Amino acid sequence: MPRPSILWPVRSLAVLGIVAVTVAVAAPASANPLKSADVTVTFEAARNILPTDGWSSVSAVVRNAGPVPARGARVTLTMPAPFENYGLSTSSDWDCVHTYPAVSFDCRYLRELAPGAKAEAARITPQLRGATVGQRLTGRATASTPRETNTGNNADEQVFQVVGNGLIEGVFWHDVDADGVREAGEPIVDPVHYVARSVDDEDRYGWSNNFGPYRIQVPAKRYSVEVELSTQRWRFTRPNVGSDATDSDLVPYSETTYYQYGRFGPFTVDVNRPTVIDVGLVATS
Ligand SMILES: [Ca+2]
Ligand SMILES: [Ca+2]
Ligand SMILES: [Ca+2]
Repeated sequence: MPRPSILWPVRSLAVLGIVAVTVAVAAPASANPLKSADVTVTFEAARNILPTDGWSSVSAVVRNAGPVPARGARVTLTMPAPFENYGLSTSSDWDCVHTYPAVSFDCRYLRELAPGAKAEAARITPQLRGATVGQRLTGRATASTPRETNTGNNADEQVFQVVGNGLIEGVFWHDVDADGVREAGEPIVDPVHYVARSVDDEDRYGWSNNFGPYRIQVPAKRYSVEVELSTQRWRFTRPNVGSDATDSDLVPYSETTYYQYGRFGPFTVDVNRPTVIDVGLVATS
């Protein structure tokens, strides 16, 4: 009986010793990539090609690519002069400070970011003041979280190009004889739903109703023009017949029960020369 009472403490110490060695050798849980949060960041911009007085909504979105929740995530965003900004919108999930008119924000996430989840820190709308054509301006975003092993994906940037303005213009005309050619006596009609959609970013210009010839000023970049026709009244005439000066430039590409859709482009707007897009319509009633 006395023996076990003497041996027990010795064996217990031995067990404790092994445990202690094991803990000392193993890396801390937070340094193990398999057990760490891994935040990444995306700089999001509605537009990235701007005229000299242009503006864009921008934001920074953090995502957790790791297998465990990220705590204390921090997100920053900066835009260089001559961008200026005065306001910031965010949610109660974030604690943000921002500077103005120089553009920056620094936000801390007040909740845990679950594995696979993402969150937008804040949204601002910086505007250019006194920019010059040809400038390239880089906005930067970062994300971080304490005790993270993979920091190689914690930054993102967005280049903004400053460009001049150009023109898109033309007419919608009634192709009375439906031959695809605009001839004397074929009248201009009111354009219908029209959108010039940028190929380079989310910029778009257009209208639902307009009168006579049209002319729109747009930043010089690539666009695709789309027109929606109510087939109760009009259909597109045959496109690209004969000379470009007298033809119809929109090619039909889709149709539903009540609408027909036509497209021109993509094309690049030139600051020195208007892009002319004419649309011939054949009456259906
Ligand atoms: Ca990371
Ligand atoms: Ca004609
Ligand atoms: Ca033409």
